[in-house]
Amino acid sequence: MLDFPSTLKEVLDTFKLCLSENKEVYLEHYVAGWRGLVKFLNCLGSVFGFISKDAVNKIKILVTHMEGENGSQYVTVQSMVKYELDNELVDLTKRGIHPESGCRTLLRLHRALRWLELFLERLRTSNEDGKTSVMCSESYNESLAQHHPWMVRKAAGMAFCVLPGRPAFFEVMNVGPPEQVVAMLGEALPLISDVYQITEEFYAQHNMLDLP
Ligand code: 1PZ
Repeated sequence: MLDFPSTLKEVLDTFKLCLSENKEVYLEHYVAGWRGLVKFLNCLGSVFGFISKDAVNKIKILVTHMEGENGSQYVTVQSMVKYELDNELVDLTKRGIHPESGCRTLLRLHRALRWLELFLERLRTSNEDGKTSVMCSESYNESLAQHHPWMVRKAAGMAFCVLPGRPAFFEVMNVGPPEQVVAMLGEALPLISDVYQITEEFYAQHNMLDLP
């Protein structure tokens, strides 16, 4: 696992390992990537606690499936989806007896990955006086917010306001001078985008983009 001192580069590199040769998404690395992101989020302060708690909770649910007696079915996103669908382990239209299915749990993180992609792209192309809080809330409104009720959107909006400015944010990323951060993001983003697109298409094929 990632230990301190870790840099955001190491975290984003984990997403590189997610794709298998035939474009399946390995859950082990996906989860490891999210663990790293949560650690990073925790460095930004306790205001983000309610966000990281939810992410940790979702990671735990997935790990429980991966380490459970049917763990061999939870190797990739694709194998997980097939297994849970074939065995009717997913609530498809309304919440019911499977509130912790791997499919609905991963979908939440998957939607958050889109937020991450949009946010990091804004960060990459921003200039010195760019406002992280604005980049963050714009990315949020274009992605995750559409799936969140008013209360969560409100709380998220308040947390964004106390995000550190661009220079301090770059420091916490612990990657090096700004040019290096920008270069690193340029390398990492296409991979995150691939993982997102492949998962998105697979979920779409199985009509699972709106799991309750
Ligand atoms: C750098 C600043 C970080 C901003 C993070 C932006 C995302 C804001 C998300 C606010 C989520 C608030 C708490 C939980 C909400 C849950 O209701 C939803 C739906 O799950 P359900 O209720 O259906 O079980 N959870 C999510 O949408 C998953 C959110 C995970 C967010 C992880 C962000 C990690 C950020 C890493 C930063 C580098």
